[in-house]
Amino acid sequence: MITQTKNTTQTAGPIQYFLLTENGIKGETASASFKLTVYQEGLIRVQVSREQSFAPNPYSVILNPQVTNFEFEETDEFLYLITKTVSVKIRRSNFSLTFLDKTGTVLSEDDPNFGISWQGTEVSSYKKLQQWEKFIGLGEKTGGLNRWGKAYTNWNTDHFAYGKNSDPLYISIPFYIGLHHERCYGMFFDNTHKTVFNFGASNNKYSYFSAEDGDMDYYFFHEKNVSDIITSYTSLTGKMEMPPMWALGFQQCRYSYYPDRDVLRLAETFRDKDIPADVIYLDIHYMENYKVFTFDGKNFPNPAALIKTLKDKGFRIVVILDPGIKVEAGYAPYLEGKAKDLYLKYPDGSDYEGHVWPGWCTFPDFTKPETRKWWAEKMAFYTDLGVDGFWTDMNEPACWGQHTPNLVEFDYEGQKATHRKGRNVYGMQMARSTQQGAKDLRDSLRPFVLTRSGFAGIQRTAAVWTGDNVANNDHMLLGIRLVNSLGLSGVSFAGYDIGGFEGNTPPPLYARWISIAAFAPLFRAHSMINSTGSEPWSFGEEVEEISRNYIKLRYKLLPLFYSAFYKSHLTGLPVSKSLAIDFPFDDNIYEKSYENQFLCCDSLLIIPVASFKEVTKGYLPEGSWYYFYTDKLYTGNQEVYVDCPLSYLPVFVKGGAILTLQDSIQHTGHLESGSLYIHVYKGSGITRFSHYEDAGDGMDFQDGAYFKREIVLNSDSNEVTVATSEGTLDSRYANLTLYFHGFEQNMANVDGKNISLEKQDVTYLKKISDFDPLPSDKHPFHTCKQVSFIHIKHSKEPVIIQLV
Ligand code: MIG
Repeated sequence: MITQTKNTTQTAGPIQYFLLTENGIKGETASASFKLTVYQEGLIRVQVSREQSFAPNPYSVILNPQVTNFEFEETDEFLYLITKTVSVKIRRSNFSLTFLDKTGTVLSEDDPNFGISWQGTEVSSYKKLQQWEKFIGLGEKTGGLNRWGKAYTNWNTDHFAYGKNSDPLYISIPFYIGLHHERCYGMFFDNTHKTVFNFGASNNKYSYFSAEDGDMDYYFFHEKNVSDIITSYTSLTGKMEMPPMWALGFQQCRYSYYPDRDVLRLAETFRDKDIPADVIYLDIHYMENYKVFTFDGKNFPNPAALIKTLKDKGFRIVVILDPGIKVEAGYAPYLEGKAKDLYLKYPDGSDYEGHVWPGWCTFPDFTKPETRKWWAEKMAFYTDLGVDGFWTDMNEPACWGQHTPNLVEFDYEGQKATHRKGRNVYGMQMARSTQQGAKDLRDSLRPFVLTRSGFAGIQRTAAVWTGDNVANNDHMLLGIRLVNSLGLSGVSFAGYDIGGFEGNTPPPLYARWISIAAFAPLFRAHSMINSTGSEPWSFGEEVEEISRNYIKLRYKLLPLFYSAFYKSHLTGLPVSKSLAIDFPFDDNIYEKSYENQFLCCDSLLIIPVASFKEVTKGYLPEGSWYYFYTDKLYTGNQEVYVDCPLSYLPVFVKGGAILTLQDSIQHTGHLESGSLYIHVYKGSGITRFSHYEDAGDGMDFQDGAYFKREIVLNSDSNEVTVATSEGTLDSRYANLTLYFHGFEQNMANVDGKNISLEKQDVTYLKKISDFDPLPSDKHPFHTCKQVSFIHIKHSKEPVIIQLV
């Protein structure tokens, strides 16, 4: 094999020989080895390397090739690998690939001349831009929903107060979805070096992806729709574990709350003010001189007692963990790691040191199994005190100067790699080790780890927040796109700092931000040292009322969220869904004015708006849509103008939706009345919802300890079926009430008996009377008037309710 290192372009060249393997085909070209592996009918891996062997990638992929039938054909010009859903056409004269669907339509096509090429060690795959092609995903990336015309770099970076278009940020997920001609495909480039994705930036021919070094190693996905591609991608890279219920509640953070009495007062204020919350974070000031595995003796003399008191009030404590370990003679964790040889190193074997909060620090090499084990065990320091969750910050890894030398070496599961290859997976491995510790040390309670940095597959180990955002409207809307893009890229459990981390938050901005975030998977407020706090009462009475309203709404919606998280855990589909998932070929959804809209839990359409707007234009995609607060019905495929005073975030419910709500509670450990409210919205045809409950923590659900039932709405025959429940648990709700939105009938036939429906006004938010800026005739208090409802017996048995 000829390895050319001069600064000119080298292509793979003509195929010299090939042979069929159990799962595909492999061979050599003039300058490289290649291998195509069929993983599933719609999932093909492509590897091309100039090295003697292909480098194993130990981090992202957890799936082995599945036994799949495929056919092979050859002509003088091409080799063909054909599965039931996709054919790969391989050009012999110069190795290049075309992926076609069953109708023979091109999904993705390499440039015939440059297909896979090298410039020095940098390897690229050049794909022809398809007509009207759109690109979505790529994880935590700024910019628009459609990434066409833009290029991005994957290189995990601590970017304090990043800009609206800054790149790269903290997390790298080299996976995107391409859309054209009513078809979609996915592309995952499994290379941990610095990579670049160009979606037609600065050229009119190609989209391409490149890595500084290493193999061309990508997975091509083709399925009928975007959802199935995400499900397939998360079969390959893993799915989110079921989080504990408490992590879905409201989380309050600040850099930092101390001393201990301030933390207590914070908890008490939530309860006194009747604002639900579940989590309080301890940021870096809990530590002694920022040293991990310590508590500051002066500010936190008795952390165990503090945590116990908080727990009695229904609060969980999450502590921050920074990777940097202070180099200090008397500091036991440092000495232990040193003795066990667990730190990142220079090639001469000396420890790499960088300057972070504690001073000069070493960095545990989380790409080394022994280090992960050690760290996971050290976490007993926290779990013994009753800490429930862990927040892995600074794990890009960050250090002052932000330029870790490439000379630094990583173990990389024994392969040995320089910083060029190790950096992008460091954060993910820190999160992995932290999750392991939380699992091992907490008697099979569910771990909660929140991470800033990560790589493809991070969804298996941690929730993600979008780092140091800024207190302004653009950033608020950007955060939504970041979370939606993470959702397109396998990361379901994500959120942003409500209020903005950097800068002082104007009160209206906080109100809007928290209203939107009530529909985000991770619901967490945070702000920086020396800026306004981000507690719901820090912005005056009006904002406090709005915040309480939306936080309470979130707690009412928890049954819906919990079911959505369970679905996400099974399917990999996000809880906060970009409209590109369900409506990928509706061009309107990519418009600047609409690209921030998203579906929460599949059926709530959220139209995010800047804080200063009082009326907004929104886009309702195909279907029928009910304005959430009044039940006013709209048909889809149209733009609508909606009032959006600060107290009302525009939200629509999809016709055919089945929503589950409970009464508002103070925290997730607390269930007051035990009623489940099922709201069904007339649409068309048959729609289904899978209601899911379990203990809210622990692993027993894996052995059947859950309560799950299918609810089916037939909007044509006006019938709701609540199916027999599955699982060994009883429902936590003693009573069941069904609400019918958009139905005209007054009677229901239940088990052969005709019963009159009752009627009731349904109000999701409390009126903010004194502050409502609009005159009451223009903007009457939002209530769904006289919605018919029926109480039904709550048992495991099926019920059919036929409206007559
Ligand atoms: O150098 O721990 O993104 O959320 O509050 C800053 C202090 C370190 C950065 C995190 C932020 C956190 C802060 N941290």
